[in-house]
Amino acid sequence: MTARTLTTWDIRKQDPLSIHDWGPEIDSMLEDPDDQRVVFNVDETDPRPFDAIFLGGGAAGRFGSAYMRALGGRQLIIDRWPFLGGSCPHNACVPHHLFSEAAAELMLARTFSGQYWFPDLEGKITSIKEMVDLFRAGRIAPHAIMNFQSKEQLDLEYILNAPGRIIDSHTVEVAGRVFHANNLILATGARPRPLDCPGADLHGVYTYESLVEDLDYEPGDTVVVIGGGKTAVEYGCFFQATGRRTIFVVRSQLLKLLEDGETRDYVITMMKEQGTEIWEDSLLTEVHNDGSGKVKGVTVSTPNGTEYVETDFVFHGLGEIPNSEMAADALGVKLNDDGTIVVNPQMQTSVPNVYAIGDLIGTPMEMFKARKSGMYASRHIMGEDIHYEFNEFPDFLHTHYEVSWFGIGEEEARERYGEVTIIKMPPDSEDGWEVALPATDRMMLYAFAKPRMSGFQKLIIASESRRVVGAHHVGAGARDAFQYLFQLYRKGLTIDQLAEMDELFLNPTHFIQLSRLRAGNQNLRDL
Ligand code: FAD
Ligand code: NAP
Ligand code: KPC
Repeated sequence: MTARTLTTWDIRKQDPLSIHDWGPEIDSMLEDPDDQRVVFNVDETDPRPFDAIFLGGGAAGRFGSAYMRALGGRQLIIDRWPFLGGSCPHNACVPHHLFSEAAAELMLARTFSGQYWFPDLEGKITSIKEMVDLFRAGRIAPHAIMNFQSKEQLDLEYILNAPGRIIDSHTVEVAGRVFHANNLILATGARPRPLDCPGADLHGVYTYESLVEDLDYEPGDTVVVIGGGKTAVEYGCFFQATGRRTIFVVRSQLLKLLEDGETRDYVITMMKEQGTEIWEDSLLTEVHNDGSGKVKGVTVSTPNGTEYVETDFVFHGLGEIPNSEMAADALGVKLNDDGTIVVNPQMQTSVPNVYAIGDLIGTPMEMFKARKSGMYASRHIMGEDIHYEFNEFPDFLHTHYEVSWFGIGEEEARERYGEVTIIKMPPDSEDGWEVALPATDRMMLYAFAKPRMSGFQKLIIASESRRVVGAHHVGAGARDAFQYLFQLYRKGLTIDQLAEMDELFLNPTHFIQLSRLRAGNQNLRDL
């Protein structure tokens, strides 16, 4: 292996780079092995010490940095990639949203294939590789924006395209130079848990990371997906929507995170009606080699015996492993059993002056927590008395639909509160899901032509206090409302307050207009 020859590209010594200028530079550093520049953006004329070094410039490190800067502090980000923003735009959330949008569009197009203005998709498979290539070509755009925004608009200091090495709790080495700070903030994220079975390293076995880096062929007509969490389901539904036979192999149950039984039932039933096969209590035991290093099939152990599936494409989403090893070795920070770093509500680790944020500190591994934990670490370092706990939050995932929720499910609400009032669509009726409700944004064609596909929604109210204790929505376009509705719920939102709100009909959550139909009753009744 040839040694890496590093050159320093001091971007403070040239004219500011526009978003447009950044694109090809990042592309070259990512794609050309001979381009070994270290992006150097440090104000060496500033005599102030750094208040913190952020090791990792993903969502957590970047937002923590922006907040520290806003509070008048001085920060330095070190990231091994040539761009800021981390895994979200590079291989995680952003491709997931592209693929999930494709899944929703394809479900619509397949449902109405050959009708209205839709082309005939009968028997047609659409390309997975084309979507992956589209993403790869486009991901440079958010990367360029992040580098531009961070320097020109947020005044952040950063060193990119070189890994940092922790020396002690105040010191990091990068590209042969040593930087000191009053505090060290660990923000190195997480990586996919590998598949552990014979054949797991064959060409044709992918994670969300390797899919966008390495896919170099068009997968055949059968896909096997391992896992039952958000990653597996989001990618699996996209693969299925392209027209391929898609089998989920799940060691326990699919989508256990959906706690409201009826919502989960609707979500899974709709996945099945699209054609996904769900093999629960099942384990992939071997991936088979076609003799040239490529996948030709898998063996799955199921409750009904062993099955062989012919396929050239296996995708797994088995959760995340935190990148905590260096911090544990170099600093001895205390870890949880799963390798995540233990922090208190001030984001402090067990080592003085060392903080940890983002995916590194465990679930939920979501953008809101990455960004907020970064922000809270900075606030604490800058002298604020803060406390951040993330035990309750709004949540979402994609199947072919968008699923949003907060609070508890009906089962738990009945246990906790005794009497509960349920407001839901479709209503309990003889027709069940065949009723053309909820009729909401981007569900109208289904409502008129395939009513059972028009979504599902449920509001759960503790009858005595009249407070909302859970909200669940399957459809499209409601996620936005949920992030704001959640704040009202935390403040004790009641059905009567919901009834006072002003809906922008046709509102995707529907909850306001439905609450108004019942709020007038002293004794609440289901709807
Ligand atoms: P990262 O963004 O991973 O940043 C870590 C950074 O550390 C990286 O830039 C890396 O280069 C750097 N680094 C690591 N080691 C070193 C080192 N030694 N030296 C220098 N730099 C180093 N969340 C949502 O809210 N919405 C979604 O839709 C969503 N979709 C997702 C889809 C998928 C498939 C996955 C896997 C996750 C998704 N998430 C989503 C979760 C979200 O991506 C993460 O929670 C978030 O990106 C974590 O940010 P972070 O800053 O903690 O880590
Ligand atoms: P996850 O939620 O941890 O789910 C992992 C799945 O893999 C579970 O079904 C688990 O089964 C199974 N599994 C784990 N190890 C296995 C093994 N050795 N063999 C077989 N099955 C195994 O992981 P994820 O879906 O990858 O998500 C990771 C994190 O990223 C989560 O915090 C998630 O919230 C976040 N994320 C967010 C989004 C989003 O849209 N917001 C998207 C993707 C990921 P059991 O249930 O039996 O344990
Ligand atoms: C463009 C976009 O918002 C997706 S990538 C976000 C990375 S960061 O702003 O650092 O959280």
